[in-house]
Amino acid sequence: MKKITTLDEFIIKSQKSYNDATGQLTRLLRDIGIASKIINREVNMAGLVNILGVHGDENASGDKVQKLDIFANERMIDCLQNSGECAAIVSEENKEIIILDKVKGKDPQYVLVMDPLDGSSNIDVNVSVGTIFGIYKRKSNVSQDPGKEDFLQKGADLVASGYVLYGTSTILVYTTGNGVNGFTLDPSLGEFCLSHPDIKMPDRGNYYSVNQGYYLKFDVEIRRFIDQCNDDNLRLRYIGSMVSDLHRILFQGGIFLYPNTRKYPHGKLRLLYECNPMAMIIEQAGGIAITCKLDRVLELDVHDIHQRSTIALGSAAMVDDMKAFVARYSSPSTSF
Ligand code: P6P
Repeated sequence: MKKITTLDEFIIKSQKSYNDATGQLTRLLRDIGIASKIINREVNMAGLVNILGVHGDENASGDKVQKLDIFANERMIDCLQNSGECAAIVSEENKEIIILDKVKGKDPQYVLVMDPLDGSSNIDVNVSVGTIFGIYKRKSNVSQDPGKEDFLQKGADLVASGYVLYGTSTILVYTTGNGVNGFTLDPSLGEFCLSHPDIKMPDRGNYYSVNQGYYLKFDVEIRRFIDQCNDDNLRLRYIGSMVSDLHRILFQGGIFLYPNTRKYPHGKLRLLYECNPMAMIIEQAGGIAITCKLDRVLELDVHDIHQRSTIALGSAAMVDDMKAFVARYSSPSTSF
């Protein structure tokens, strides 16, 4: 029987390769794994427990909040509060920074950005959803309260990022900047077990992922690129959950785009807790992540914790193709 490597074992083993590791990041990643198991249990029972349906409020993005959104948000915050390894959190569900209480004997060096349940509009129709997270080293001194300076950091400064996909199986994929590894939850053990070591994405794929319903609202260069995808007989796969759409592309190759539209002139997706963490994963797996203005996502200046960005990411050769279309068809006056 093949040796089972649990997420905890893998994280601890990986820590040994960092000389100055204090164990804080290890414990923080482990706590995220614990919170994900709790969220997974509720997501899997959503149809049985009175937890479906819209909560009625709106979140920081102005999206209607589903009850499971709140549950996922609260579980993640509770887990990280109890551990004392995280100083503060920015969540899609909260307009302001969540400053966690200090735990006796702990001097938290890290802060977390998260979309606790991405794609939550899919919940009521039993389509997969996910959690996205990113971890920064705090800039503020441990004697100070954490603040915006700890979060207004470029994606390139992320210490770790990852996602949990609550799909046909539950898989946690993360990177600390040295490659990407995937862990599948074994319900019989209650453990995330290493199932996809050292993930490297294909240079090309047969899929493109974009909300084709907005085609007429995209700028001409994006429409021309989508036309080319159609001419190349690529298959459109888009389920309205960034984690699910990108998980397919990570393993089978392809390109995901969320361009600017009239409704979202700067793009819809959030830079801090959707674009940057997923861009780090894609780059670490050998792909490319840029904006529709061709800037590297991870190099974007962050000036607001709920800032939006356009994004095109996935297989390197396909993103290069898209770059050529933008260079060829975009009018100099086009504003993004
Ligand atoms: P649209 C989900 O709400 C989300 O933030 C991403 O997970 C997803 O890719 C996108 O928005 C879907 O947006 O406008 O196509 O429904």
